[in-house]
Amino acid sequence: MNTRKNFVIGCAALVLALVASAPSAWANLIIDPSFEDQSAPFVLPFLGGVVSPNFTAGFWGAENSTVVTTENGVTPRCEVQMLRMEDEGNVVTQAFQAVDVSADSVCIDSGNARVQLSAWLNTMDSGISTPVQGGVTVFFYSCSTCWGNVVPYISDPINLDINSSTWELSSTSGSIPTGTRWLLVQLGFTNSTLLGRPGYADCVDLQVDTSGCDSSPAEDTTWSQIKALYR
Ligand SMILES: [Ca+2]
Ligand SMILES: [Ca+2]
Ligand SMILES: [Ca+2]
Repeated sequence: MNTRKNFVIGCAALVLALVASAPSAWANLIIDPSFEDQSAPFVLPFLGGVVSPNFTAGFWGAENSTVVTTENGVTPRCEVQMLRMEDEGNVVTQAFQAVDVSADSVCIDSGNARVQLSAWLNTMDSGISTPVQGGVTVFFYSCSTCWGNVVPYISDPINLDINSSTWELSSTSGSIPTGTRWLLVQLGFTNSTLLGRPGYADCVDLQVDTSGCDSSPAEDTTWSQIKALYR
């Protein structure tokens, strides 16, 4: 009488085993994605150090941005610290992190690699009713000295609500153009929409998906294992 129950448990166990054995494509490639590595308050180094003269991976650089704890009615989305970004006087206040993806060059150059970037954004409620615009962007560069070139990018600009107790998700995904060797991750707020309010960011997640380049024998094995359960 427990045949069906055992079948369900067996399926679940197999699925878990398959997930556990999947290649490590689903790892967050951002260093310090939650802004917890430096004790607040911590002023981020300027973003120029990330991009020039060469792209340098492994740290955040930014304009007018400080790692902080709870303030202005905004509580960090992940853990206890978050990034506060304030109008830097130009068009967009930006934070950068460069990511070296040359290890995936074969898959990228086959046109089958994909990327997904997301971050949670918020702002303070200062009584101003117009929304703050912010968002994540991924720029695709072919070399570590290519800063300044016009390159393809994907982006998800969103309008934030004026409720400081809620976080809004900006998320973008797409194919990685062939020839890409570096990703430049940007968090940005449009200065003309800030009107004196800071933007906040937390929980940044960057995934590179190379499963489209996995060899077919592994997929065949997986499918035959699943079919075996229906005998
Ligand atoms: Ca955090
Ligand atoms: Ca700027
Ligand atoms: Ca909000």
